[in-house]
Amino acid sequence: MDLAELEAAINKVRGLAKEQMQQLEDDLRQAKLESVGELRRRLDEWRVSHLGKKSQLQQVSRQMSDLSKEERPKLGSLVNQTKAELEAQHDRLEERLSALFRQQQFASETLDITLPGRRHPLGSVHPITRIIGEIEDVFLGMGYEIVEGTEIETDEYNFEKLNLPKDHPARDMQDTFYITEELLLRTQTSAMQVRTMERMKGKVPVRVIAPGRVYRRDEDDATHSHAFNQIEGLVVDEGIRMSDLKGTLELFARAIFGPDQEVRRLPSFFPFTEPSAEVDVRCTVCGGAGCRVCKETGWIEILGAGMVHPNVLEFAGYDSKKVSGFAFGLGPERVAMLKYGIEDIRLLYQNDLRLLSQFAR
Ligand code: FA5
Repeated sequence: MDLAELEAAINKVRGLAKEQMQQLEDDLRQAKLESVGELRRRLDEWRVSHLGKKSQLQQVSRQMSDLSKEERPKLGSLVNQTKAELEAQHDRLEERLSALFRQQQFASETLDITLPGRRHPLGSVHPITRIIGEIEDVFLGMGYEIVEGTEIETDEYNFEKLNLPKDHPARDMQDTFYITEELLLRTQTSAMQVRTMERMKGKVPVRVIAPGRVYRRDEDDATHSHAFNQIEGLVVDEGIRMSDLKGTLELFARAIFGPDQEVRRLPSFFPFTEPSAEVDVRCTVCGGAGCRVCKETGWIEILGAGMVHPNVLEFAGYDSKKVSGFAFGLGPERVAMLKYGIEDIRLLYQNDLRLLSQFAR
């Protein structure tokens, strides 16, 4: 082929490529996002057939050797110009396809921020934890410190140093889970009275509360559990009197139950206090008329208390002629029952969400 024929062949290829490119561009303009892949495949075919090794343009340029020295540069420049033109067309379309592809990705990853969020159920503070926190706050406000003991105690601290020697009949008041002859699951937080006083080494004032779990071989019923909480309180100083205990407990009852809740004090007995008392609260379940919860008495006992027995002060290293003290042990589950109107203590341990969710904020 001579130069003119080769030039004509190139122009023909150029024209065809342009035509096909035009078609691709038209299709792209109307393309849906899903057809990006298909267009990309067609563009690749276009590139292979017009710019690839076996393309007509390559075949024509291979015939350049048949031309004269003067003609070769002419054809060379036409081939190069055509190649550059086709490559530019290819790159332009490629660019547009990439943009469309990115758009497609964005569309598939778009977040609809107007959709309502998914609600994750929030837990709530357990009513026992909540009431313990409330009671602690009342006493912290009166300048008490919080101390904690262990659930496994020795017979010595749970009983003996509380004026309850081994054969004392009052031990029957608290049926005990023994681990060994000397070790037991504490039946009362009162064990912390002696431990605290020993730690203070005869110094005053002592003003602590000791919350914690205690265990008894009690038959479970509406107001009794074999595992429950107590909050012990202990104050030791010079000149502490029964009226201090009375005032403290009244303040506590008002803070927790409000001014209208009826509260009464009755004489009681504990070997580690003398005199001793108990505090009862009007049953909120029946309003005092008598029911299963208050065992028809109209009252529910929430705490035992009294003036620390001189023997206990002495066992713990204090001079009972110089200092005196009061102590109390209250049951937060009973307080929670009365305050929140819970009819059975066992409901507090069953973790039924219908009950617990009522304590969500
Ligand atoms: C005592 O445990 C004495 N340690 C309290 C005390 C401390 C008296 C300091 C004097 C000085 P009592 O066994 O009564 O006492 O228990 C005290 C409180 O714990 C009760 O008023 C009640 O609120 C709660 N309680 C007692 N037994 C149970 C039980 N089985 N289930 C739930 N709460 C109980």
